[in-house]
Amino acid sequence: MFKLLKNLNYIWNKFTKAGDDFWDLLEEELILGNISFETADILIKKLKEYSYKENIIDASILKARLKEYILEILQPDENNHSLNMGPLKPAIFLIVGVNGAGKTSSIAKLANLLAKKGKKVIISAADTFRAAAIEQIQYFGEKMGIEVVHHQRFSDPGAVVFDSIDKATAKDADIVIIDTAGRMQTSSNLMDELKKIKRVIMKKIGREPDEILLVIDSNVGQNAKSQAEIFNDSIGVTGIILTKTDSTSKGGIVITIKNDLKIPIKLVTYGEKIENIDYFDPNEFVNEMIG
Ligand SMILES: Nc1nc2c(ncn2[C@@H]2O[C@H](COP(=O)(O)OP(=O)(O)O)[C@@H](O)[C@H]2O)c(=O)[nH]1
Ligand SMILES: [Mg+2]
Repeated sequence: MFKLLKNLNYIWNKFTKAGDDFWDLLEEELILGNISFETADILIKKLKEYSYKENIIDASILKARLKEYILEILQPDENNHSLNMGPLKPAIFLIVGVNGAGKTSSIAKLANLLAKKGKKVIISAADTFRAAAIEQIQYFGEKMGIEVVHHQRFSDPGAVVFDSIDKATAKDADIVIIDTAGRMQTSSNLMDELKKIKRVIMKKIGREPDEILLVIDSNVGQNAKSQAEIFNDSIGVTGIILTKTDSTSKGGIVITIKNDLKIPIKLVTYGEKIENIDYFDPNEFVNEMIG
């Protein structure tokens, strides 16, 4: 996983002691790794303060500290990294994100992961907008032996969700995973549609969806933060699925999103195969990034 994440290993090879060059390069590399300028600044200030206070310039000790600081940010708050499957059946996972982020393929992967663990999953094909979106998810469903509830193209996504929850209740399913239309995060009418879907869910089950997972392509860089902000402001986001970490991604943005928006990263995908998904492991992430 995180194969090509920006790796800062060479800094620790280059410097054994901290000095101006070390600090400059470290901050630059954090930002190049897609941690936001502000978050990188906070990390560097904290590390410098520690260095001056404790009179420590040994780069390997500072490296260990930096990893601790990042881990502190990435640790789950009250909101756990694992998925919330509450006591009430069915759990409802609403999957949102911009076009091409990897929603539909992540749903297939997640459904497969959960089904393998013995959960009964139903997929709700509520992306009724994109050409072939229903067929795409049906294809996955057939391959995995997972039921996909769908209507015709351009039908009301809220109605698909309504039927999916009915079906899940009738069949005593554990989880309903809802696919939604990709949308530009700036498009307010499409945001309204998501709000409507959320209202349908709340009316139907008498509580918030158990997870509202925002799918973020790890290659989009700093733009991911504004995506997360807009989705979070509109419908509330409980977790991130970070996709395409097998490509040339620099997933540092997840540190920024967790630090600034307090949204935990829950799942990571790392390839196009159905099994290329895993729960996010902060330790693994930090080891890959910092070295
Ligand atoms: N290499 C790689 N490709 C991915 C990954 N996740 C999704 N994709 C690809 O990204 C493209 C868009 O995915 P899709 O699920 O249709 O995105 P959606 O528009 O958000 O539903 C597809 O070609 C996927 O195969 C991943 O983890 N790694
Ligand atoms: Mg899709």
